[in-house]
Amino acid sequence: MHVPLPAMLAGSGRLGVAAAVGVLALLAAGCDAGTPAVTPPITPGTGSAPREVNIVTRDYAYVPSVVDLVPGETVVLHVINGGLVVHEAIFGDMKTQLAWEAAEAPFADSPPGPTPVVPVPPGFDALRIVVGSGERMDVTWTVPSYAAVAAGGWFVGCHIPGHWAKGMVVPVRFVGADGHPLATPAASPGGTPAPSPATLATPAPSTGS
Ligand SMILES: [Cu+2]
Repeated sequence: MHVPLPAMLAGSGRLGVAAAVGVLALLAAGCDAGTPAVTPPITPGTGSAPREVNIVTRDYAYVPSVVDLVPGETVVLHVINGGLVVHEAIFGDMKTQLAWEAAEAPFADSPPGPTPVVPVPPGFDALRIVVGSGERMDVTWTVPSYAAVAAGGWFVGCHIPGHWAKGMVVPVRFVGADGHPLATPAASPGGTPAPSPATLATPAPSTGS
């Protein structure tokens, strides 16, 4: 079979032929790889070698749209606020998210300045990271092992007043040490049903920027 060499390689001597063979080998390899590349498996972080996780907050969304975590691993969270207003990242189950939503609601019209220190009732376990516009917070955190069995799953949400309503929440996808996603336990009967990720991921209206 005659395969024409690329014009830039033809006639350039031995080097050209060698390069062309290399090109053909790459093309052949590409044809053999019929399956799309898969996301590299996660190597769970440890206390001595925490895994780095980047989360960007925008007005009013998170990037990425799903946060992968391994129960029990230690991570260094880099929360970068690329928006124009203060945002936060609260990690917890839906009950915890709703507790923070209720706790912060009274501060909807607080004057500009530091975000008020807001308590939630005892019994709600969450990690809260507040980040001003253009700032970055680095937090080392060990993901609770029990988080993976929380009914309805965990989420990352922002409860600066009004932001949750604008859809500023993304689901946590718990991943096993083998890199495969773990099943999310169903929401408990009679409890608050967890919104579907599709609902949660509804993008906020464009601000026209
Ligand atoms: Cu926010």
